[in-house]
Amino acid sequence: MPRITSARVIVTCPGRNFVTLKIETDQGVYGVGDATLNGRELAVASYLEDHVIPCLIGRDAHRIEDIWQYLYKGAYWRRGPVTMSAIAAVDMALWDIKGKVAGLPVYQLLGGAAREGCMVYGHANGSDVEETIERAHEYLEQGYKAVRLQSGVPGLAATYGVSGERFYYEPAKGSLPEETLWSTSKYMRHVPELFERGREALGWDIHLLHDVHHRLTPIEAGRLGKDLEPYRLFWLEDATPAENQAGFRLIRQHTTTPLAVGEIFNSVWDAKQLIEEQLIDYIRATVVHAGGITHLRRIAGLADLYQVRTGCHGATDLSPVSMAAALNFGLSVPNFGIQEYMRHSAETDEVFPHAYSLSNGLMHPGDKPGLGVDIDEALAAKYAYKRAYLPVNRLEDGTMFNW
Ligand code: CS2
Ligand code: MG
Repeated sequence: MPRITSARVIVTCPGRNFVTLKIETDQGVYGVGDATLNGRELAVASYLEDHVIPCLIGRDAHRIEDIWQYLYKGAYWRRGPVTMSAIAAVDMALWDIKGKVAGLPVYQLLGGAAREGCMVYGHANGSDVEETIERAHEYLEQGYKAVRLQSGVPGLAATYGVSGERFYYEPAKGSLPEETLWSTSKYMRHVPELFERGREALGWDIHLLHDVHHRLTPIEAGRLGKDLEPYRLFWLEDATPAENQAGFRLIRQHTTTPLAVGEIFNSVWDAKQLIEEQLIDYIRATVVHAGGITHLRRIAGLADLYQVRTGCHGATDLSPVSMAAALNFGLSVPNFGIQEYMRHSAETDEVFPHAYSLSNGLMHPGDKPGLGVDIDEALAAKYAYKRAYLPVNRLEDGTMFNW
């Protein structure tokens, strides 16, 4: 069996920061894992370098579950995005090694393909409704079956999900957080118009999604969900902050618009009540922030009992290593719903050569042994880390709010 001989953390910034763990073994086989936590990258790098890596040396790389439990229970302090992103990186790297040693893509080790490909959704955004619809048409022409619509809100200088660039959205900028202002009433008035126009222009054969990004109270979310019912959204995402899982009961009492939540979750405990009470329809937790493939399978397994489907997070701040792992997971899991796909820049794709591909709105991880992704360390070294923060958001009276 392959024994772990060394491991190192590679921090690189090809346009945005990524943290990658590389684990090497005495059989010359190595594995890679994503450990990127947007805006707090170096915290995870240190957690790995200063606390995790020393405990890995000499271990049997095939003992993925044992190492997962060792890192989860052995730290004493459980859960949290930093800890679970570090554990996730180890987990992804060990699955990569196992696949390479077996000569199989990881999805074959997870039970094989349960579908031809993973349906993904693109991100149409614009400064106003018409520009957003124009972007959405471009995704339709590329064969996407699902598109998220996010547009500027009249009266607000900035809002979540709208960037100046056509196909990219990178919210983490600047060496200190940018401050934006928010008005729920302006937003609530605007969104139904975006989807009325969306259906008029794009028709009914395309799935339409929207991300509220944690900015409503439960009753406001109920109102928005009801206002959007005529437009049959695929999902309304992060409608309200989800620390209080029971809060979603209020939303469910008012609307049948499907709900998605969980990109900031880092363990099954964050979602247990939401799933068991069927308060959501899609769980967004993903490989890099929720403990890797091993734990994500547990979350998906619980969700499957309650007809909740997966809808993994897949923004630009999750590296191609995460995308490769998520696609191996998504291809094999029975209750797959959809995979988010915010394409990476050409620079990033060069640093992380990968086997996954997109065709006609479906993505496939490819059939290379392991996860089917690598990191070009020489190229990665050319892009030094650059501190960057996600924005912070205030109400128009200055009150700190949710970004
Ligand atoms: C968003 C993300 O992709 C999404 O649904 O919520 O863009 C999120 O804002 C970023 O991943 C935060 O780093
Ligand atoms: Mg989101």
